[in-house]
Amino acid sequence: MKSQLFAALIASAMGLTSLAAFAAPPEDSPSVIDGRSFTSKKACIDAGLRCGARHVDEDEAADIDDVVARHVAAKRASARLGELVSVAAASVSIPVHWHVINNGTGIANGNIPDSQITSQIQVLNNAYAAQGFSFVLMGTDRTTNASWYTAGPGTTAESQMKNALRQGSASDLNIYSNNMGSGLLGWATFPSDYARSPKSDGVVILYSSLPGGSAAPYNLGDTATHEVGHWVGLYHTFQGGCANNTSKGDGVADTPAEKSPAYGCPTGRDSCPRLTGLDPITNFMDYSDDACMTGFSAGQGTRMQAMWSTYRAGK
Ligand SMILES: [Ca+2]
Ligand SMILES: [Ca+2]
Ligand SMILES: [Zn+2]
Repeated sequence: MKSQLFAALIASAMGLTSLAAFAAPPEDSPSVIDGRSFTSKKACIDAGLRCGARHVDEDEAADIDDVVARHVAAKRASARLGELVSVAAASVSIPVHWHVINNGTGIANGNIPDSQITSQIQVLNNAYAAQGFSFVLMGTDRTTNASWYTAGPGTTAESQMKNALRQGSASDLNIYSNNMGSGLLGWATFPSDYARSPKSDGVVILYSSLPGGSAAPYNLGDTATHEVGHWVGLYHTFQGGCANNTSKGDGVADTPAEKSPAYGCPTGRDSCPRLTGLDPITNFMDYSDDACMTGFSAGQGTRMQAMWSTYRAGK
């Protein structure tokens, strides 16, 4: 099991260079998301819509991969059989602490019902089951605070909110739901961020992105799936664009490179026609509509487990 994992990590650093047929991407179309109108999908992209997770540049990504590879190699060299299995195919149960930030009573003020949170946890469990992760809701707190309600990434309000509410350690998932604005659906911190800023660790999502919320076509709960993907160490599938080297992209060999985010559900899109494979538009780490997103790749599962073992397990 362990040598397979190591081989996968090596393979993920090597990249893909084959040719593939060209297919033009589908045309853009107008859309209205959470009350904001955009003339095209490109306008959404230009507005920074969907995910506010910070960009990890190539150098930092390489440093992180080195740390993870050393961790995995050290375990490989010294571990007993049971530990080898635990790295390659861990079954991880993640405690979830949910923080509802609202601007008063009622769903329209972000005061989402417990039933929506329960549905969201089920969406996460369905999405991550094949990767060996499950989620258990430990508790929900509710805070009425106009400033935190509209807190965006990198703001003082975000710091205040997280410093006041965050619970647990590196292996606890804190989810904050609010109404962040700026066309964002959410953002997340990465596992490697925890050590220098433990209170910031967690995921913030737009309250109306939960299952049954009003942010169609992003209201089936896959904003949380996507942001938790960052929280367990995944990058966007379009990281690095058409870079002809997986180590400069998302660090995962079995997600074909794509030039830019996919919006809607552009079946057959091939934005990097010289690189093998159609764009991974159904991957949770793209920007497609929730209904279009169906899964993670095996390579992403391997990466999540390696990241978890390195940065979160027992910490
Ligand atoms: Ca890839
Ligand atoms: Ca391609
Ligand atoms: Zn993202």
